[in-house]
Amino acid sequence: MVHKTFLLLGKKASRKFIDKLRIFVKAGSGGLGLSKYGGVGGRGGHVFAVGSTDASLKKIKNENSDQRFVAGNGGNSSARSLQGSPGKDVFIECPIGISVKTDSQAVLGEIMKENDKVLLAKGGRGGDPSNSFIGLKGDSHNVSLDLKLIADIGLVGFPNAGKSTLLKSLSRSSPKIASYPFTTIEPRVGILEYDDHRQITMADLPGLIEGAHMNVGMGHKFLKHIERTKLLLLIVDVMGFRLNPKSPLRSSFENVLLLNKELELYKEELIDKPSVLVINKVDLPSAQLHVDALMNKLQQMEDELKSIAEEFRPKKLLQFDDVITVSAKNSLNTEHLKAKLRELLDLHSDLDGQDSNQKQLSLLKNSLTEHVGLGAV
Ligand SMILES: Nc1nc2c(ncn2[C@@H]2O[C@H](COP(=O)(O)OP(=O)(O)OP(=O)(O)O)[C@@H](O)[C@H]2O)c(=O)[nH]1
Ligand SMILES: [Mg+2]
Repeated sequence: MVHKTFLLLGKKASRKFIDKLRIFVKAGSGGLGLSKYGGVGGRGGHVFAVGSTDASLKKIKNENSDQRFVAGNGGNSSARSLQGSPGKDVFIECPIGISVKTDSQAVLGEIMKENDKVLLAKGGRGGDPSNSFIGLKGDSHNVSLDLKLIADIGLVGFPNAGKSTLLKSLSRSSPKIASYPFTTIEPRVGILEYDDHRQITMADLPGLIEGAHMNVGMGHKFLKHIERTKLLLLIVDVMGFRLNPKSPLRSSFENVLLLNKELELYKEELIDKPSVLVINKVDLPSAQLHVDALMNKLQQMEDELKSIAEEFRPKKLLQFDDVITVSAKNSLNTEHLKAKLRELLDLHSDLDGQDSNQKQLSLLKNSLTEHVGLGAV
């Protein structure tokens, strides 16, 4: 235990993941005009955020110790050059997935792909007849760069459920895996590659625990990264989960409900996302008994909910598109899961244009009710 704490602290100090950064931006002032000849001053330089796949908030922070970004002033108009030259613009390279907010929480814009641009501070207008030839000041204010990962699939599960092991098995990513909770302390995106070169991205997130929506454990700092995923992959350890020897054992069924509840309490819309339930570690002895018990409970959800304690009961239930058993460690049934994930992402993107009734119908037609017990593994 001591060893683990040490590890976590050591890791934190050496490479802390940053997903929010507040910076000061100042645009340039407009140059002076020349009233005698009607000359116009150059506009002040603007400050932009621009999307780059090489950028990170940590890099921005490390390379700009004072976190101030100041654009150039516009040139004055002169008899030789009546039109003053524009001030130099500043471009801040930002990671994809940034949304830019002012201190009053107004959203200035979002960066969703490479080269997307958001104007952070507008340069002042050059001196001209409208301002008595005196250039105007540029904008200056603080803005926050708030990173939310963009991935097709988000892995959601309690610590130790096997999220990182699953990502490793499905992709070429090599996340850290260990038998203690909170091994993953920063989000990371892995790529699932298919034979026809199709790529699907999957975000591995730190484990959720009860109260995550209130910032317990790693809390909602990481829940926000699920918001932009198209599909949620909930993963549970078939044997259930116990945070520490003093905590109660939560069965895999309770895990499913608690994860559902944490998502709902954080943001209700998350429950409407397409989702898949993965029951992991079916290689363990007596796993089949537990799988059967869980499947039974899921199939009789209405009755189960009536008898379960209030603390486990979500208001709205996730509608799983599929329930799949795997052993992430032994790569058992993981190829089937990989194919299914692609199929579901495609199905849902086709359905996006339809209204919710049509969507429900089409999903029903695609009937994903096959019972995938160990027999199918
Ligand atoms: N028997 C068995 N063990 C597994 C399986 N998948 C993962 N494990 C083990 O479970 C432990 C936790 O695995 P991780 O992949 O680190 O779990 P995680 O969900 O990423 O955990 P956090 O990052 O702490 O949230 C490790 O000891 C894994 O080797 C599995 O399919 N079968
Ligand atoms: Mg992990």
